[in-house]
Amino acid sequence: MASTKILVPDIGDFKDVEIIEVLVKNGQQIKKNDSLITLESDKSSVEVPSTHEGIVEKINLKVGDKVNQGDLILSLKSDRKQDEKKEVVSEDKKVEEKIELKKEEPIKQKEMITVAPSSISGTKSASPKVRKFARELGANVVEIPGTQRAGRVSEEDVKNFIRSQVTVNGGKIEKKIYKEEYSHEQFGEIELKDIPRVKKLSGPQLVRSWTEIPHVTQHEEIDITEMEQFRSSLYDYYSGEMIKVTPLAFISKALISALKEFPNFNASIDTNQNKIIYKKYFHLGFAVDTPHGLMVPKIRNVDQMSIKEIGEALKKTSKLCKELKIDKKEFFGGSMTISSLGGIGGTFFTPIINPPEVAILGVGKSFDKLVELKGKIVSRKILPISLSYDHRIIDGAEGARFCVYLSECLGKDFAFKLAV
Ligand code: CAO
Repeated sequence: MASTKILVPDIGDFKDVEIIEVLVKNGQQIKKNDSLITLESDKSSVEVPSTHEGIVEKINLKVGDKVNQGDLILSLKSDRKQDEKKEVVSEDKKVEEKIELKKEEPIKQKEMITVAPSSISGTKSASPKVRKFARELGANVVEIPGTQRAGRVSEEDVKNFIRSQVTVNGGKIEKKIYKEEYSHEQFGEIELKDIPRVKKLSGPQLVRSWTEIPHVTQHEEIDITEMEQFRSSLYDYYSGEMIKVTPLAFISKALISALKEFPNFNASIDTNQNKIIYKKYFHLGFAVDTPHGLMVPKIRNVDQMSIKEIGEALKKTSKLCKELKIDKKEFFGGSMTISSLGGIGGTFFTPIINPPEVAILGVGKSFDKLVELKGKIVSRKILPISLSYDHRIIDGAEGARFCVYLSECLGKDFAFKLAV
């Protein structure tokens, strides 16, 4: 057993911050990430979690004390070897560390954050009311993914987290425990790995969407023969070089046109006020496949971009995601999302709405199809799309009209419709 000192971490520009709560006692056994103290400035409050596990030997501070970075909070009796053993890193952990690196920055400078990070140097930002609420429900605020600015946890985040952890059975709340009748080891060799951080963060959001939003998915085959001929003939007027733009840029342009025609798709539900929020801007979200997991950043003001500019913005945004350099704010506030699997393959699927948006457009890989046209059998290029929408806001007829409109925008008259 060794004595480990736990110090106040980097708390940004904050100086002489007051301790408003001491959350542990001498002799208490604590785990890594258990909250130790709560600090409150006039701007915000943060809980400081433990960086180690062990038994509290001596608490060095009390409520009302003012602290700065590096001040001693407490000393712990901890088993160092045990701690070191736990530090054996898996591939996942390495990805996490990349994200953690960014968390080393002070709170005030934390505008550039990767996907919904949950803590900064292990601290967690939430108001005292939210922290109290989380504690009353038996949740550790450090473990809750915060969706607010700089990863701050809101009351809604606490509720979503609790919902993902428990189930209500005949009025009784029970922790969700899924027990398989037979363990997998009984059938052969297996390997146990951590769930990647990005997937851990997006999981509760997906569950929320799938369980709370009544999804309807409409599939459509769009004839994009003329659009594809045009796309493959694009070249730079000055250099004479071919311009490489993927179908997604054209689809984005068509979607913007459809959003202008059908404002219900560029909306969100404000459940607190029981109102519909209509967005007057056109920011599109894009599902991006990265080695760290799925990310859904948005590109702003797509309505003001040319096809070529959309293509460039797509490349730039997916690169930022892959390098974990995307600004966290870009994951929020979108009009509608496109999930394109066109570069990979497959036709129709059920895209899950990215709340608080109310619709998502799934795009499959285009294929050749023999169809009858003016009495002749001809080969046409078909784009499979799948539109999922929130049936509380959009009814079936409007969903169908939206698909028909998209078909027209990408069909033989695409040049007039999209004014490319
Ligand atoms: N039909 C046929 N070909 C298509 C196509 C379609 N619908 N969409 C793209 N392609 C082609 C492109 O033209 C490109 O061809 P070339 O290599 O000949 O230039 C190739 O497929 C690769 O395109 P891409 O996928 O790199 O580019 P994109 O603009 O279509 O998509 C991005 C960009 C970031 C959306 C994509 O890279 C990606 O991450 N897709 C996965 C999204 C995802 O995981 N969705 C599921 C979410 S739910 O779990």
